[in-house]
Amino acid sequence: MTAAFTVHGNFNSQPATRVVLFLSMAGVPFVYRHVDLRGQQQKTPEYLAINRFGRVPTLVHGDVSVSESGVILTYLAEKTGQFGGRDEREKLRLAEWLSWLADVLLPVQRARAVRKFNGDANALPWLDAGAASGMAQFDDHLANHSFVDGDRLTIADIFAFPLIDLVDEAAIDLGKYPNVKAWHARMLAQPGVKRQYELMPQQNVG
Ligand SMILES: N[C@@H](CCC(=O)N[C@@H](CS)C(=O)NCC(=O)O)C(=O)O
Repeated sequence: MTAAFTVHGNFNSQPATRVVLFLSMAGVPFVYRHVDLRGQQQKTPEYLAINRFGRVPTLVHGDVSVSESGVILTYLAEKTGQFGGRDEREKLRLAEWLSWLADVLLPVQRARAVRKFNGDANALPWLDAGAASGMAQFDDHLANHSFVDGDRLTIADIFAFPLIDLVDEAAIDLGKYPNVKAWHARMLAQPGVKRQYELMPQQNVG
């Protein structure tokens, strides 16, 4: 039987890792297509036909192509019945969390990218300050919750996990954020959860 979902991604991409992590946790088989970002494969006409933004990840499901990791997680939750909102209120709240997490954790993602891919070091003081603020906000929130939306693990946790899991590459000390650290340990203990470099295929699968 062929897998219903195809993920186009890259093993260095944290947004792509979110999608593969969801499928791993949900136990859903998928086809994987490695996108050569250095070679600009994401800007080719063939790729732009499935992702008009020219970025990874993309999820292809039948004749539907979905871009943007948060939207893809929402789509997968809907299609698989896992990790999503169980009613309209929860769905709305998860959409709010995804938007909030994308904002407050973006500097964490950027601080890693600048360091890992030799970006402009002049940006680091600004990014590091933003990352510290975002981590502190996330830590405050998790003081009274096991998972982002309360007691239940959802796509909001899957969205945040790859960024928090590689904070050392962003020169962030997780020990300064004890609630995030405890949440990270809880996430690591969940079935199907793997760290990015172990989880992500380096070439096409399936
Ligand atoms: N907001 C997007 C971000 C996607 C993104 O930044 N992808 C990067 C890799 S991490 C990319 O494809 N970069 C290549 C490019 O922009 O040409 C999401 O969450 O999916």
